[in-house]
Amino acid sequence: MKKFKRYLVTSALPYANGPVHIGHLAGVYIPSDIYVRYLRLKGEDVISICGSDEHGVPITIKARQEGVTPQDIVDKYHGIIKDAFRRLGMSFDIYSRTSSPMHHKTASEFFLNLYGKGVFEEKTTMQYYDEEARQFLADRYITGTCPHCQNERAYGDQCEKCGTSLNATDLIRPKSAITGSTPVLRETKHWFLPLNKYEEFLREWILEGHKEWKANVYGQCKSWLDLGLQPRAVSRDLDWGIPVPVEGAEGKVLYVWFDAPIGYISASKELTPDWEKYWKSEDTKMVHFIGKDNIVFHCIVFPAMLKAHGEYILPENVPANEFLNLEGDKISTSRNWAVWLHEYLDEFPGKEDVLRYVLCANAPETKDNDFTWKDFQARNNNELVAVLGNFVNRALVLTDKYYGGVVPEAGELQPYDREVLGEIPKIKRSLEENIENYRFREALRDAMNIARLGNKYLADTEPWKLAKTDPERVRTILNVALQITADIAIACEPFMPFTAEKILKLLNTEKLGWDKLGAWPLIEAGHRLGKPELLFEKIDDSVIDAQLLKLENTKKANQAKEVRHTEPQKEAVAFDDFARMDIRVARVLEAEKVAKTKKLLKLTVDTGIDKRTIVSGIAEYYTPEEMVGREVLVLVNLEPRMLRGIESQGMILMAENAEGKLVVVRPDEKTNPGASVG
Ligand code: B3M
Ligand code: ZN
Repeated sequence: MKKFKRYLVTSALPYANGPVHIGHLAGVYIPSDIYVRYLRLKGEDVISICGSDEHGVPITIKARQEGVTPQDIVDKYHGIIKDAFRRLGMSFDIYSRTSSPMHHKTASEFFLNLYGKGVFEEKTTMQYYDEEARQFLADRYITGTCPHCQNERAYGDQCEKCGTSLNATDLIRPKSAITGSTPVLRETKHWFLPLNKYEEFLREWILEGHKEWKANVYGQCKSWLDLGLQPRAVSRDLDWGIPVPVEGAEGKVLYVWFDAPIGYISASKELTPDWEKYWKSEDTKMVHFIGKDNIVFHCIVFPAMLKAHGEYILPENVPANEFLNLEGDKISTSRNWAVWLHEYLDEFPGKEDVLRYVLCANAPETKDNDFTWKDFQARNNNELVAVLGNFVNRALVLTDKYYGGVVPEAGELQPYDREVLGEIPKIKRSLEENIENYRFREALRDAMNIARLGNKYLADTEPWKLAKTDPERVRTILNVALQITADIAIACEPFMPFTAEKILKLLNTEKLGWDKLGAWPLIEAGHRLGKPELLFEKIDDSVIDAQLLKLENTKKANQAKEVRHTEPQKEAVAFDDFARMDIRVARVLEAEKVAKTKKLLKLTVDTGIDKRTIVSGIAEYYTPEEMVGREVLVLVNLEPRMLRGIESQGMILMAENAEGKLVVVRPDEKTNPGASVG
């Protein structure tokens, strides 16, 4: 095992276009904070780096939507995020931001260093340009029809309906999201990082050198590498970001994923003049905490950049987590399907550690996981209150009752006492091994096992029954229980710093280092304790119901949210042309699926004038049973068409509902078949 002298720990820079939610916390920030707090308790030399990621297209889109500047957006969210992190007890040594002058300078210099070495390839490509707005359009700024599923609201980088990733030039009828005009293709020059040239190095470094990485991380790297790496553009045509610092690059900025990871370096520089010691010494252990969607940037792109630069160390590990869902659904900022940290902190004052505990106990370390409010309540009531809080409280209250809050003499320990105390060093070793291998859920279980051990010890020894008959024994038992309480204060500090501090206050003791865990004695006889107080309180059903109702309301609001239909108006038609269309009310008499098709229903309808057959593409939205008896509108004089061997004599009128599904159009009141529409 390599021996490291210091640690450089980074946490993914939150993107400053929205607040932080529980998914971010469980995936990145809680694990990273546990890790650095543990290292500090051990007395290691560690710096913990984070900050807001403030460039890129989504921020410009958000600014445009809200009618403010991108700077306004990042100022707002940087403030909200930074404050919420502080309130949750995140112990970054610095929380910076990528709009800072130091970062602009550092990222420009980094680019120039690689530029000077001739690392980049310059390429001219064709990109969509909005002539009205006089700017090139980022992929997200172009919408159009998806060539695969015909969704008319696909983006230039992806169709969100069928999930296909697209190039802007794949879109049918592309449209600028800024002006609505049709963009034209224009030449533009960009700088590319030739990742293909780093493939060999990356294969060797990751696939051979870092087999110990988490399976999800290693697996993702391997599939990227097996697919083969392509050059990646590190510049964009955009007016928000760090200008590309070379001549002929007017109107171009560094790609946000080029500058963001350099933010770790910039923030370190802001933190300490000694920053090079952390970034440029082989005996520094660098660890990146990130979510799984950032793996490629931290394991492939950034290391290639660092390697190309040549002066920097590479990450020793990148313990990325999977995703946390909320009540069974994917967390989504745009659908407001999230528990927002700043709202939680407002609504659950004093319960910072409850959230930290639940998110760690349930962290998506190896697979996606679900956060539910019922589980939150259960873990609080059955674990924090019933196990941890209960033990500490009993130890303190009994000491208060029998000895006026003064630590009694231990006297002679019995074998059972020694056995119980002997468990703690074992738990300590397990805890260390788990944290050092990024298994934070297991580590938390270890910490809680000390409280379980304490509860069992009190239940087995029953000091309250011995007060009269064997006061000597009671002294020993309570002394042991108080030592265990102090052990808990140490062991739970990385996970629940507020609770650790409260326990120390109850014990009226200064903070104890990690090496004291399992040592004897931690508190001397004769020491006066603080006043007993409860560490946790039960959470009532009503509190949980209120949160569930809030989510229920979000769901309703989302369903009601209107889909915007903005397809341009069709060409004008003369009234006579319209009058030639014979649209009638009809009633569906029979309906059946057309064999071997997914979409078609064969309907028999009463049009007032006759009974006829119509084949309609609505089988994905209506079952045959749902159609029978319905009133519909039919274009009866549409020329008959053969569909799957069936003659269709007319067309049923449909509209798209808020979720993009087809629904039949029908009269507002009861009408009879044959009534004409127009
Ligand atoms: N801003 C996280 C995200 O929004 C991203 C992390 C950057 S870390 C250098 O996906
Ligand atoms: Zn599609």
